[in-house]
Amino acid sequence: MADAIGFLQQTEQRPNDLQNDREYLSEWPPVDDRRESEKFAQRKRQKLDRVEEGRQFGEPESERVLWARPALARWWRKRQKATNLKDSTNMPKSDNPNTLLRYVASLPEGKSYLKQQISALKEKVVSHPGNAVLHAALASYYDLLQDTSSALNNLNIASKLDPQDKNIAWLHLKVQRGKDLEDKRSFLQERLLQQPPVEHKMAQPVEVERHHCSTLGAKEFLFEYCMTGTPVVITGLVETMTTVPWNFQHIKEVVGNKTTSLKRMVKESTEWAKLEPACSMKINDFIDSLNSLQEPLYLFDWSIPTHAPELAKELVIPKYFAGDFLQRTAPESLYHDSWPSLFIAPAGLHSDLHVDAFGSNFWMALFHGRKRWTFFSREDVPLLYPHYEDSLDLVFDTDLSCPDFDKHPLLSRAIPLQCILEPGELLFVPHGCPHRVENLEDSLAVSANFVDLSNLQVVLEELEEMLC
Ligand SMILES: O=C(O)CCC(=O)C(=O)O
Ligand SMILES: [Fe+2]
Repeated sequence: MADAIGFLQQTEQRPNDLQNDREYLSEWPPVDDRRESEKFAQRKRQKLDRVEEGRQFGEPESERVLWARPALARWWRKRQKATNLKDSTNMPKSDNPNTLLRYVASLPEGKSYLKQQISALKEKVVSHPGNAVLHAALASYYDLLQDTSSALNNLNIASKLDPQDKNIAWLHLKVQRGKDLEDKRSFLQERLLQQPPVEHKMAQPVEVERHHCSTLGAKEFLFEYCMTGTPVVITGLVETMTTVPWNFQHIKEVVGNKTTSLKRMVKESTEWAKLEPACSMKINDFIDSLNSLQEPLYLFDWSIPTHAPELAKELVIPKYFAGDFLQRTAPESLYHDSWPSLFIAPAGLHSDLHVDAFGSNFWMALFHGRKRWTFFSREDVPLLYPHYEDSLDLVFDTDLSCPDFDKHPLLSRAIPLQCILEPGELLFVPHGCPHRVENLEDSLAVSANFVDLSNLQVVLEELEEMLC
Protein backbone atom coordinates (compact mmCIF):
# COMPACT_ATOMS: atom_id res chain seq x y z
CA MET A 1 0.00 0.00 0.00
CA ALA A 2 1.08 3.51 -0.61
CA ASP A 3 2.36 5.68 2.17
CA ALA A 4 -0.10 6.86 4.72
CA ILE A 5 1.06 10.44 4.54
CA GLY A 6 -1.41 11.11 1.74
CA PHE A 7 -4.05 11.46 4.36
CA LEU A 8 -2.09 14.09 6.23
CA GLN A 9 -1.51 16.02 3.05
CA GLN A 10 -5.15 16.00 2.14
CA THR A 11 -6.31 17.22 5.48
CA GLU A 12 -3.69 19.82 6.01
CA GLN A 13 -4.67 23.44 5.55
CA ARG A 14 -1.79 25.84 5.64
CA PRO A 15 -2.47 29.46 6.44
CA ASN A 16 -2.11 31.62 3.33
CA ASP A 17 0.42 33.93 4.87
CA LEU A 18 2.95 31.12 5.06
CA GLN A 19 2.66 30.19 1.42
CA ASN A 20 4.80 33.03 0.10
CA ASP A 21 7.79 31.59 1.86
CA ARG A 22 7.63 28.42 -0.17
CA GLU A 23 9.27 29.26 -3.44
CA TYR A 24 12.30 27.21 -2.56
CA LEU A 25 10.55 23.90 -2.82
CA SER A 26 7.81 24.62 -5.26
CA GLU A 27 10.52 25.51 -7.76
CA TRP A 28 12.38 22.33 -7.10
CA PRO A 29 13.26 20.83 -9.44
CA PRO A 30 13.43 23.83 -11.77
CA VAL A 31 10.57 23.62 -14.25
CA ASP A 32 12.84 23.27 -17.26
CA ASP A 33 14.49 20.23 -15.79
CA ARG A 34 11.29 18.34 -15.23
CA ARG A 35 10.50 15.39 -17.39
CA GLU A 36 7.70 16.44 -19.64
CA SER A 37 5.57 13.46 -18.90
CA GLU A 38 5.74 13.97 -15.19
CA LYS A 39 4.30 16.40 -12.76
CA PHE A 40 5.42 15.56 -9.32
CA ALA A 41 2.43 15.32 -7.00
CA GLN A 42 1.62 18.68 -5.50
CA ARG A 43 0.61 16.90 -2.35
CA LYS A 44 4.15 15.85 -1.70
CA ARG A 45 5.43 19.37 -2.04
CA GLN A 46 2.85 20.58 0.40
CA LYS A 47 4.07 18.08 2.87
CA LEU A 48 7.66 19.12 2.44
CA ASP A 49 6.66 22.66 3.00
CA ARG A 50 4.72 21.76 6.08
CA VAL A 51 7.62 20.05 7.74
CA GLU A 52 10.34 22.33 6.68
CA GLU A 53 8.95 25.76 6.43
CA GLY A 54 11.32 28.67 6.75
CA ARG A 55 10.76 30.25 10.10
CA GLN A 56 10.93 33.85 11.14
CA PHE A 57 13.53 34.29 13.77
CA GLY A 58 13.24 37.74 15.20
CA GLU A 59 13.71 40.82 13.03
CA PRO A 60 15.10 41.81 10.59
CA GLU A 61 14.60 39.78 7.40
CA SER A 62 18.28 38.77 7.29
CA GLU A 63 17.69 36.72 10.42
CA ARG A 64 15.30 34.36 8.68
CA VAL A 65 16.19 30.76 9.41
CA LEU A 66 15.55 28.07 6.84
CA TRP A 67 15.47 24.42 7.67
CA ALA A 68 17.93 22.24 5.84
CA ARG A 69 15.90 20.84 2.94
CA PRO A 70 14.55 24.13 1.55
CA ALA A 71 17.91 25.79 2.19
CA LEU A 72 19.79 23.07 0.34
CA ALA A 73 17.32 23.18 -2.57
CA ARG A 74 17.68 26.94 -2.85
CA TRP A 75 21.47 26.79 -2.60
CA TRP A 76 21.73 24.08 -5.27
CA ARG A 77 19.46 25.89 -7.67
CA LYS A 78 21.36 29.14 -7.31
CA ARG A 79 24.66 27.36 -7.70
CA GLN A 80 23.53 25.65 -10.86
CA LYS A 81 22.31 28.92 -12.30
CA ALA A 82 25.49 30.76 -11.36
CA THR A 83 27.87 28.20 -12.72
CA ASN A 84 25.57 27.02 -15.48
CA LEU A 85 26.21 23.51 -14.25
CA LYS A 86 24.03 20.79 -15.63
CA ASP A 87 24.73 17.63 -13.76
CA SER A 88 22.85 15.37 -16.08
CA THR A 89 25.03 12.32 -15.69
CA ASN A 90 24.64 11.31 -12.08
CA MET A 91 21.57 13.21 -10.99
CA PRO A 92 18.76 10.69 -10.36
CA LYS A 93 16.14 10.78 -13.11
CA SER A 94 13.47 11.80 -10.67
CA ASP A 95 11.08 14.64 -10.01
CA ASN A 96 10.92 13.89 -6.35
CA PRO A 97 12.47 16.70 -4.29
CA ASN A 98 13.59 14.32 -1.56
CA THR A 99 15.28 11.94 -3.98
CA LEU A 100 17.11 14.88 -5.55
CA LEU A 101 18.02 16.40 -2.21
CA ARG A 102 19.41 13.11 -0.94
CA TYR A 103 21.70 13.09 -3.97
CA VAL A 104 22.77 16.73 -3.48
CA ALA A 105 23.39 16.12 0.23
CA SER A 106 25.66 13.21 -0.63
CA LEU A 107 27.94 15.30 -2.86
CA PRO A 108 31.08 16.74 -1.25
CA GLU A 109 29.95 20.28 -2.09
CA GLY A 110 26.46 19.58 -0.68
CA LYS A 111 27.96 18.25 2.55
CA SER A 112 30.26 21.20 2.87
CA TYR A 113 27.33 23.63 2.37
CA LEU A 114 25.37 21.85 5.12
CA LYS A 115 28.37 21.95 7.46
CA GLN A 116 28.85 25.68 6.86
CA GLN A 117 25.22 26.28 7.74
CA ILE A 118 25.66 24.23 10.88
CA SER A 119 28.58 26.42 11.98
CA ALA A 120 26.57 29.58 11.33
CA LEU A 121 23.53 28.23 13.18
CA LYS A 122 25.62 27.11 16.13
CA GLU A 123 26.80 30.68 16.60
CA LYS A 124 23.23 31.90 16.58
CA VAL A 125 22.27 29.25 19.11
CA VAL A 126 25.03 30.46 21.45
CA SER A 127 23.58 33.95 21.48
CA HIS A 128 19.92 32.76 21.59
CA PRO A 129 19.98 29.50 23.60
CA GLY A 130 16.26 29.72 24.41
CA ASN A 131 15.10 29.78 20.81
CA ALA A 132 13.42 26.48 19.92
CA VAL A 133 13.30 27.16 16.18
CA LEU A 134 17.06 27.62 16.03
CA HIS A 135 17.72 24.31 17.76
CA ALA A 136 15.25 22.55 15.46
CA ALA A 137 16.71 24.16 12.33
CA LEU A 138 20.16 23.05 13.43
CA ALA A 139 18.80 19.54 13.94
CA SER A 140 17.38 19.49 10.41
CA TYR A 141 20.92 20.06 9.00
CA TYR A 142 22.40 17.29 11.12
CA ASP A 143 19.52 15.08 10.05
CA LEU A 144 20.24 15.65 6.37
CA LEU A 145 23.89 14.80 7.02
CA GLN A 146 22.63 11.63 8.73
CA ASP A 147 24.21 12.64 12.04
CA THR A 148 21.25 11.34 14.02
CA SER A 149 22.79 11.77 17.48
CA SER A 150 23.49 15.48 17.03
CA ALA A 151 20.07 16.00 15.45
CA LEU A 152 18.41 14.29 18.38
CA ASN A 153 20.33 16.31 20.97
CA ASN A 154 19.10 19.53 19.41
CA LEU A 155 15.56 18.27 19.04
CA ASN A 156 15.44 17.22 22.69
CA ILE A 157 16.21 20.84 23.56
CA ALA A 158 13.83 22.30 20.95
CA SER A 159 10.93 20.14 22.11
CA LYS A 160 11.46 21.14 25.73
CA LEU A 161 11.54 24.81 24.75
CA ASP A 162 8.42 24.59 22.59
CA PRO A 163 6.43 21.40 23.17
CA GLN A 164 3.48 22.72 21.12
CA ASP A 165 5.29 23.23 17.82
CA LYS A 166 4.03 20.57 15.37
CA ASN A 167 6.97 20.80 12.98
CA ILE A 168 9.44 20.30 15.80
CA ALA A 169 7.39 17.44 17.23
CA TRP A 170 7.26 15.73 13.82
CA LEU A 171 11.00 16.00 13.20
CA HIS A 172 11.68 14.87 16.76
CA LEU A 173 9.56 11.75 16.29
CA LYS A 174 11.22 10.90 12.97
CA VAL A 175 14.77 11.43 14.25
CA GLN A 176 14.05 9.54 17.49
CA ARG A 177 12.86 6.56 15.44
CA GLY A 178 15.95 6.74 13.27
CA LYS A 179 18.17 6.78 16.36
CA ASP A 180 16.34 3.80 17.86
CA LEU A 181 17.00 1.85 14.67
CA GLU A 182 20.68 2.78 14.69
CA ASP A 183 20.98 1.71 18.33
CA LYS A 184 19.34 -1.63 17.62
CA ARG A 185 21.69 -2.18 14.70
CA SER A 186 24.78 -1.37 16.81
CA PHE A 187 23.56 -3.73 19.51
CA LEU A 188 23.03 -6.55 17.00
CA GLN A 189 26.36 -5.84 15.37
CA GLU A 190 28.20 -6.16 18.66
CA ARG A 191 26.41 -9.38 19.53
CA LEU A 192 26.93 -10.91 16.09
CA LEU A 193 30.62 -10.02 16.07
CA GLN A 194 31.08 -12.40 18.98
CA GLN A 195 29.70 -15.25 16.89
CA PRO A 196 31.71 -17.11 14.23
CA PRO A 197 31.84 -15.11 10.96
CA VAL A 198 29.46 -16.07 8.16
CA GLU A 199 30.03 -15.95 4.43
CA HIS A 200 29.32 -12.71 2.62
CA LYS A 201 26.12 -13.83 0.96
CA MET A 202 22.42 -13.82 1.66
CA ALA A 203 21.16 -16.72 3.76
CA GLN A 204 19.22 -19.42 1.98
CA PRO A 205 15.56 -18.29 1.85
CA VAL A 206 12.99 -20.23 3.84
CA GLU A 207 9.96 -21.23 1.77
CA VAL A 208 6.63 -19.69 2.85
CA GLU A 209 4.07 -22.24 4.00
CA ARG A 210 1.06 -23.06 1.79
CA HIS A 211 -2.35 -23.91 3.22
CA HIS A 212 -5.50 -24.88 1.29
CA CYS A 213 -8.54 -22.84 2.27
CA SER A 214 -10.66 -25.95 2.76
CA THR A 215 -8.62 -26.86 5.85
CA LEU A 216 -8.05 -23.35 7.19
CA GLY A 217 -10.73 -21.78 9.39
CA ALA A 218 -10.84 -18.03 10.08
CA LYS A 219 -9.89 -18.51 13.75
CA GLU A 220 -7.02 -20.78 12.88
CA PHE A 221 -5.79 -18.20 10.35
CA LEU A 222 -5.90 -15.48 13.02
CA PHE A 223 -4.10 -17.48 15.69
CA GLU A 224 -1.62 -19.46 13.57
CA TYR A 225 -0.55 -16.79 11.12
CA CYS A 226 -1.69 -13.27 12.04
CA MET A 227 -0.93 -13.48 15.76
CA THR A 228 2.44 -15.12 15.20
CA GLY A 229 3.46 -12.80 12.34
CA THR A 230 3.90 -15.72 9.92
CA PRO A 231 3.25 -15.22 6.20
CA VAL A 232 1.21 -17.88 4.44
CA VAL A 233 0.04 -18.62 0.92
CA ILE A 234 -3.61 -19.68 0.87
CA THR A 235 -4.54 -21.86 -2.07
CA GLY A 236 -7.94 -22.69 -3.58
CA LEU A 237 -9.39 -19.33 -2.58
CA VAL A 238 -8.92 -16.79 -5.36
CA GLU A 239 -11.35 -18.51 -7.74
CA THR A 240 -14.11 -17.86 -5.17
CA MET A 241 -13.25 -14.18 -4.77
CA THR A 242 -15.00 -12.78 -7.86
CA THR A 243 -18.47 -13.37 -9.24
CA VAL A 244 -17.00 -13.58 -12.77
CA PRO A 245 -13.45 -14.59 -13.73
CA TRP A 246 -10.99 -11.66 -13.64
CA ASN A 247 -8.38 -11.31 -16.34
CA PHE A 248 -6.90 -8.44 -18.38
CA GLN A 249 -9.75 -8.61 -20.90
CA HIS A 250 -12.38 -8.31 -18.19
CA ILE A 251 -10.61 -5.39 -16.52
CA LYS A 252 -10.47 -3.65 -19.91
CA GLU A 253 -14.18 -4.24 -20.48
CA VAL A 254 -15.25 -2.86 -17.13
CA VAL A 255 -12.79 -0.01 -16.44
CA GLY A 256 -10.73 0.28 -19.64
CA ASN A 257 -11.94 3.81 -20.30
CA LYS A 258 -10.86 5.13 -16.92
CA THR A 259 -7.65 7.07 -16.59
CA THR A 260 -5.23 6.14 -13.87
CA SER A 261 -1.92 7.37 -12.59
CA LEU A 262 1.04 5.03 -12.96
CA LYS A 263 4.31 4.62 -11.09
CA ARG A 264 7.84 3.86 -12.09
CA MET A 265 10.83 2.47 -10.26
CA VAL A 266 13.62 4.91 -9.43
CA LYS A 267 16.70 3.10 -8.16
CA GLU A 268 17.90 6.03 -6.06
CA SER A 269 14.45 6.96 -4.80
CA THR A 270 13.83 7.89 -1.20
CA GLU A 271 10.15 7.05 -1.69
CA TRP A 272 8.28 4.11 -0.26
CA ALA A 273 9.16 0.95 -2.27
CA LYS A 274 11.21 3.25 -4.59
CA LEU A 275 8.12 3.87 -6.66
CA GLU A 276 7.51 7.41 -7.89
CA PRO A 277 4.61 8.97 -9.78
CA ALA A 278 5.18 8.76 -13.53
CA CYS A 279 2.21 9.66 -15.72
CA SER A 280 -1.47 9.02 -16.31
CA MET A 281 -2.96 6.76 -18.94
CA LYS A 282 -6.21 5.07 -19.90
CA ILE A 283 -6.33 1.55 -18.48
CA ASN A 284 -7.06 0.16 -21.98
CA ASP A 285 -3.94 1.79 -23.37
CA PHE A 286 -1.85 0.72 -20.42
CA ILE A 287 -2.83 -2.94 -20.68
CA ASP A 288 -2.43 -2.95 -24.47
CA SER A 289 1.06 -1.48 -24.29
CA LEU A 290 2.20 -3.16 -21.07
CA ASN A 291 5.40 -4.51 -22.63
CA SER A 292 6.07 -1.88 -25.25
CA LEU A 293 6.18 1.22 -23.06
CA GLN A 294 9.31 3.35 -23.15
CA GLU A 295 9.87 2.46 -19.53
CA PRO A 296 8.06 -0.14 -17.41
CA LEU A 297 5.12 1.35 -15.50
CA TYR A 298 3.09 0.05 -12.58
CA LEU A 299 -0.60 0.40 -11.92
CA PHE A 300 -0.09 0.26 -8.20
CA ASP A 301 -2.63 0.19 -5.40
CA TRP A 302 -5.53 1.69 -7.40
CA SER A 303 -8.45 1.84 -5.00
CA ILE A 304 -11.30 -0.25 -6.40
CA PRO A 305 -14.09 1.15 -4.16
CA THR A 306 -13.04 4.72 -4.97
CA HIS A 307 -12.31 4.44 -8.70
CA ALA A 308 -14.16 1.37 -9.89
CA PRO A 309 -17.32 0.61 -7.90
CA GLU A 310 -18.41 -1.59 -10.86
CA LEU A 311 -15.49 -3.90 -10.13
CA ALA A 312 -16.00 -3.68 -6.36
CA LYS A 313 -19.45 -5.25 -6.79
CA GLU A 314 -17.86 -8.35 -8.33
CA LEU A 315 -15.44 -8.92 -5.45
CA VAL A 316 -16.11 -11.29 -2.57
CA ILE A 317 -13.85 -10.68 0.44
CA PRO A 318 -12.68 -13.99 1.99
CA LYS A 319 -13.77 -14.88 5.51
CA TYR A 320 -10.23 -14.38 6.82
CA PHE A 321 -10.44 -10.64 6.23
CA ALA A 322 -14.16 -10.10 6.75
CA GLY A 323 -13.54 -8.73 10.23
CA ASP A 324 -11.22 -5.94 9.00
CA PHE A 325 -11.64 -3.09 11.49
CA LEU A 326 -11.06 -0.52 8.71
CA GLN A 327 -14.43 -1.63 7.31
CA ARG A 328 -16.20 -1.17 10.64
CA THR A 329 -15.65 2.56 10.76
CA ALA A 330 -17.93 5.33 9.48
CA PRO A 331 -17.94 5.61 5.64
CA GLU A 332 -15.93 8.83 5.55
CA SER A 333 -13.23 7.55 7.92
CA LEU A 334 -9.57 7.19 7.12
CA TYR A 335 -8.86 4.17 4.86
CA HIS A 336 -12.52 3.11 4.79
CA ASP A 337 -12.60 3.11 0.97
CA SER A 338 -8.92 2.66 0.16
CA TRP A 339 -8.98 -1.10 -0.40
CA PRO A 340 -9.18 -3.57 -2.07
CA SER A 341 -6.96 -2.11 -4.75
CA LEU A 342 -5.78 -3.18 -8.18
CA PHE A 343 -2.22 -3.92 -9.33
CA ILE A 344 -1.09 -4.40 -12.92
CA ALA A 345 2.59 -4.72 -13.83
CA PRO A 346 4.70 -5.85 -16.75
CA ALA A 347 7.15 -8.73 -16.31
CA GLY A 348 10.48 -7.50 -14.96
CA LEU A 349 9.22 -4.57 -12.90
CA HIS A 350 9.55 -4.80 -9.14
CA SER A 351 8.56 -2.87 -6.07
CA ASP A 352 11.52 -2.49 -3.76
CA LEU A 353 11.94 -3.35 -0.11
CA HIS A 354 9.38 -1.58 2.08
CA VAL A 355 7.19 -2.00 5.12
CA ASP A 356 3.48 -1.33 4.78
CA ALA A 357 2.39 1.81 6.56
CA PHE A 358 0.65 2.33 9.92
CA GLY A 359 1.25 -1.22 11.12
CA SER A 360 -1.27 -2.72 8.70
CA ASN A 361 -1.49 -6.38 7.71
CA PHE A 362 -1.76 -7.13 4.00
CA TRP A 363 -3.15 -9.71 1.59
CA MET A 364 -2.73 -10.06 -2.14
CA ALA A 365 -4.77 -12.27 -4.48
CA LEU A 366 -3.08 -13.02 -7.78
CA PHE A 367 -5.31 -13.46 -10.85
CA HIS A 368 -2.69 -13.54 -13.56
CA GLY A 369 1.09 -13.92 -13.77
CA ARG A 370 3.66 -14.89 -11.16
CA LYS A 371 5.27 -12.77 -8.49
CA ARG A 372 8.34 -13.53 -6.41
CA TRP A 373 7.95 -12.27 -2.85
CA THR A 374 10.89 -11.92 -0.50
CA PHE A 375 10.16 -11.08 3.13
CA PHE A 376 11.99 -10.59 6.38
CA SER A 377 10.71 -10.79 9.91
CA ARG A 378 10.14 -7.63 11.98
CA GLU A 379 13.13 -8.54 14.12
CA ASP A 380 15.39 -8.44 11.07
CA VAL A 381 14.51 -4.83 10.14
CA PRO A 382 17.73 -3.30 11.59
CA LEU A 383 19.83 -5.83 9.64
CA LEU A 384 18.48 -4.37 6.40
CA TYR A 385 19.92 -0.88 6.99
CA PRO A 386 16.78 1.23 6.81
CA HIS A 387 16.62 4.91 7.64
CA TYR A 388 13.99 7.63 7.61
CA GLU A 389 14.13 10.30 4.98
CA ASP A 390 11.24 12.72 5.02
CA SER A 391 8.38 10.61 6.28
CA LEU A 392 7.75 7.86 8.78
CA ASP A 393 8.15 5.25 6.03
CA LEU A 394 11.39 3.30 6.22
CA VAL A 395 13.77 3.78 3.29
CA PHE A 396 16.05 0.81 2.60
CA ASP A 397 19.36 1.53 0.91
CA THR A 398 20.18 -2.12 0.48
CA ASP A 399 19.80 -3.51 -3.01
CA LEU A 400 18.78 -7.14 -2.60
CA SER A 401 19.41 -7.89 -6.26
CA CYS A 402 23.05 -6.96 -5.78
CA PRO A 403 23.86 -6.79 -2.05
CA ASP A 404 26.96 -4.84 -1.00
CA PHE A 405 28.22 -6.77 2.01
CA ASP A 406 31.17 -4.44 2.60
CA LYS A 407 28.76 -1.58 3.09
CA HIS A 408 26.01 -3.67 4.71
CA PRO A 409 27.73 -6.58 6.49
CA LEU A 410 24.75 -7.46 8.66
CA LEU A 411 22.67 -8.31 5.60
CA SER A 412 24.13 -11.80 5.58
CA ARG A 413 22.58 -12.36 9.04
CA ALA A 414 19.03 -11.61 7.90
CA ILE A 415 16.87 -14.64 7.14
CA PRO A 416 14.76 -14.17 3.99
CA LEU A 417 11.47 -15.94 3.49
CA GLN A 418 10.43 -16.42 -0.08
CA CYS A 419 7.60 -17.62 -2.28
CA ILE A 420 6.64 -17.46 -5.89
CA LEU A 421 2.99 -16.53 -5.84
CA GLU A 422 1.17 -18.37 -8.61
CA PRO A 423 -2.08 -17.31 -10.28
CA GLY A 424 -5.03 -18.33 -8.12
CA GLU A 425 -3.07 -18.00 -4.87
CA LEU A 426 -3.47 -15.48 -2.07
CA LEU A 427 -0.65 -14.31 0.16
CA PHE A 428 -0.87 -12.97 3.69
CA VAL A 429 1.88 -10.53 4.76
CA PRO A 430 2.04 -9.79 8.51
CA HIS A 431 2.43 -6.19 9.64
CA GLY A 432 5.92 -4.78 10.06
CA CYS A 433 7.61 -7.34 7.77
CA PRO A 434 9.82 -5.75 5.07
CA HIS A 435 9.17 -7.19 1.61
CA ARG A 436 10.23 -6.86 -2.01
CA VAL A 437 8.15 -8.06 -4.93
CA GLU A 438 9.29 -8.99 -8.44
CA ASN A 439 6.83 -9.47 -11.26
CA LEU A 440 8.16 -12.56 -13.01
CA GLU A 441 5.37 -12.29 -15.60
CA ASP A 442 2.81 -9.64 -16.52
CA SER A 443 0.59 -9.63 -13.48
CA LEU A 444 -2.91 -8.75 -12.36
CA ALA A 445 -3.59 -8.72 -8.64
CA VAL A 446 -5.90 -7.35 -5.98
CA SER A 447 -4.82 -6.55 -2.48
CA ALA A 448 -5.83 -4.87 0.74
CA ASN A 449 -4.28 -3.66 3.94
CA PHE A 450 -6.25 -4.63 6.99
CA VAL A 451 -6.48 -4.44 10.73
CA ASP A 452 -7.52 -7.28 13.01
CA LEU A 453 -6.80 -8.32 16.58
CA SER A 454 -3.20 -9.12 15.71
CA ASN A 455 -2.25 -5.53 14.85
CA LEU A 456 -4.95 -3.32 16.34
CA GLN A 457 -2.75 -1.98 19.13
CA VAL A 458 0.18 -1.24 16.82
CA VAL A 459 -2.10 0.48 14.31
CA LEU A 460 -3.68 2.69 16.97
CA GLU A 461 -0.26 3.73 18.25
CA GLU A 462 1.06 4.38 14.74
CA LEU A 463 -1.93 6.47 13.71
CA GLU A 464 -1.77 8.49 16.89
CA GLU A 465 1.89 9.30 16.28
CA MET A 466 1.37 10.02 12.59
CA LEU A 467 -1.39 12.46 13.34
CA CYS A 468 0.46 14.18 16.17
O1 LIG B 1 2.94 -6.37 -5.70
C1 LIG B 1 3.74 -5.52 -5.38
O2 LIG B 1 4.54 -5.01 -6.17
C2 LIG B 1 3.85 -5.05 -3.94
C3 LIG B 1 2.58 -4.81 -3.25
C4 LIG B 1 2.81 -4.38 -1.86
O3 LIG B 1 3.68 -4.86 -1.20
C5 LIG B 1 2.01 -3.30 -1.28
O4 LIG B 1 1.11 -2.77 -1.93
O5 LIG B 1 2.26 -2.94 -0.12
FE1 LIG C 1 3.77 -3.92 0.74
